Amino acid sequence: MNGQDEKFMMSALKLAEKGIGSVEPNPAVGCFIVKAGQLVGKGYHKKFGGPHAEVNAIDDCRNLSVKPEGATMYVTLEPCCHEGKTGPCTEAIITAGLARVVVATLDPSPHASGKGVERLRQAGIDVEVGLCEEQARQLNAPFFKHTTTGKCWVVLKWAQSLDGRLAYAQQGPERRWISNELSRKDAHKLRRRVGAILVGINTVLADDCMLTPRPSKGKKPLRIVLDSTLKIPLKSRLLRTPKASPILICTRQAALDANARHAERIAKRGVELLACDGSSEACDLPLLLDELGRRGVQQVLVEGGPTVLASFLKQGLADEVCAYVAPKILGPQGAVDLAGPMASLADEIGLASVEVKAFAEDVRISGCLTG
Ligand code: AOF
Ligand code: ZN
Repeated sequence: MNGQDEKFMMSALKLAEKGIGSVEPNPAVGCFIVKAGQLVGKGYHKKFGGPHAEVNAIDDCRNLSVKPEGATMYVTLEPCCHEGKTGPCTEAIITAGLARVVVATLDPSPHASGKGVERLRQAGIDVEVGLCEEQARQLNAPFFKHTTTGKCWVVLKWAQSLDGRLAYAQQGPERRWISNELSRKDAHKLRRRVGAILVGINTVLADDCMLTPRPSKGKKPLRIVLDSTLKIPLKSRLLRTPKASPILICTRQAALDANARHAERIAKRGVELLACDGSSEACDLPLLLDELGRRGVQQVLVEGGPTVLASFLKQGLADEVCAYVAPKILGPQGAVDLAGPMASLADEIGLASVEVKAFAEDVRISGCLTG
């Protein structure tokens, strides 16, 4: 491998990022095809259920009327060799006559994990694995976590003012947004990335939130409310829109017993109730996360409020943080912050792989928890 190889693989990784928000729970994958040092085709996995990166890159060569025969392919994930929603990429690569395939990382899925590479080698293709592996695994960290451990990836998201307030004191429909429109649009992209969106009951009572991605672009993440005493009103927008996207109310057995009629009415609307009892008064989060992982939820987005966000942080259950900071100081107009519920934190929590992005005058700070 040489510097050229690395340059092309890094470009393929950059291209793969374009699929984030549309491909989940599939991984985001990018692919470059290079012949005699020249880029002759590129492609990425654009949408869940759609053609894979390799097939799009091979098609791109045809558009440029260059034959990919004898060329080198740089692909950020091991090519699949199974018949899924699309045909096996290995066969498309063999038919196209590529001479060399450079793979950033193996696909940990049981249907893959080395089988794709083996198939290509069998067909006489020179295959190298492991170039920019770290970056490739980081790009699809939620996919790798869920595939290898069965556990779902937890993203915490919030918007705050410069003085650290997460909400306005004022309640009801007049309640204002802390972050700007561009930030909120970006947050909806985050909602489209995940298989579930979770909030605490206080957020439902304060905001009457819908928890749907808008526009949905066909995504219907599971909407989860942590409601240990089963307080959610039947007239909440969530319970009035059970068809918009499935709903799971996470509660405790004692609450189900004490509010049997309310629980029955909720269930009649097609909403699922799940008892997640732990040792405390609250719902047991590790239990819930295990259950979500088993159900195939690869990523869950936790949107608040502060007590819920703090619970995930204090219990060491968060994998990623995405915070939008708006340039305003709310003072007494601000209602809640993370400081109170985080008061019992022993050590500071640092972020790794930090990214900072501006949305007009708002700033998004995101990163992964070092654990
Ligand atoms: C690739 N290239 O671009 C992607 C791959 O149902 P399917 O046919 O879309 O297959 C999905 C699986 O294929 C997914 O779970 C992962 O193992 C692999 N993803 N493979 O060769 C790609 N996105
Ligand atoms: Zn494939």
